[in-house]
Amino acid sequence: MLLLAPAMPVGAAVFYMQTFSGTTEGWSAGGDGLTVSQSPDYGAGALEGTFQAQGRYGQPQTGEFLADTSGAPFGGDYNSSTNPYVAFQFDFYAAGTLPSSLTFHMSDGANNFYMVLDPQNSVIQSPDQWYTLTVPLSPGLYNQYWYGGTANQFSNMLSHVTTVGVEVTRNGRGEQSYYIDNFRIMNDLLLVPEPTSGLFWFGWALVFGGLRSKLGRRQRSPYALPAARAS
Ligand SMILES: [Ca+2]
Repeated sequence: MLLLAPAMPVGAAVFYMQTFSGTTEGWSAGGDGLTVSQSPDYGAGALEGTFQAQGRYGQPQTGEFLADTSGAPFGGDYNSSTNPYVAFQFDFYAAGTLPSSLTFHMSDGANNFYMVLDPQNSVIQSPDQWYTLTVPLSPGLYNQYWYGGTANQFSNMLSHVTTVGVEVTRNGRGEQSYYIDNFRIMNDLLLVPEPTSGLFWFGWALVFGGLRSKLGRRQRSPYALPAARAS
């Protein structure tokens, strides 16, 4: 069903991206039974979540990849003028076994909201290949993709984000691993100062892209577009 693949908002650009090269980027495990670690596989690395094999009488387990909302720009106020975030995107890989379910989770510590990323395996249809998933954050799209409250409550939560996570439910009793890479947050190019020309914009992207990599990830200039998609 094509309607289950959210389109990237018009004018969106990568604001910040984690590539898990040699580090978990502060991510941790939540939920039940999932261990989260950095994997050297897949180029320069990815985030790996693993369920161990179960015995004869297995039970359903839902674990969570939890983003670091203190050290990366994934926590705080998404409604501020300096953080006009419009979507998350990330790449997902199921090694050998498709998950039973895959859900995006956001919270302000009290109110939890969820987006079903892969209803009935309609998006991630095959194991052992990468899929890019988009998580729209516009309250106007809330009723189409999210549950846990109302669009207004969702918008309020976006002003005080404390939890960003990807929940995965195991499929069967065997050991199974799932991978996340290039986890990125998109902002709205239309809301930052407009360049006078495309060439001007390209130049600033190169300048600030270079600066950004030297200054570290806490620099949050609205011009700080990544220079290239890293592996
Ligand atoms: Ca990577």
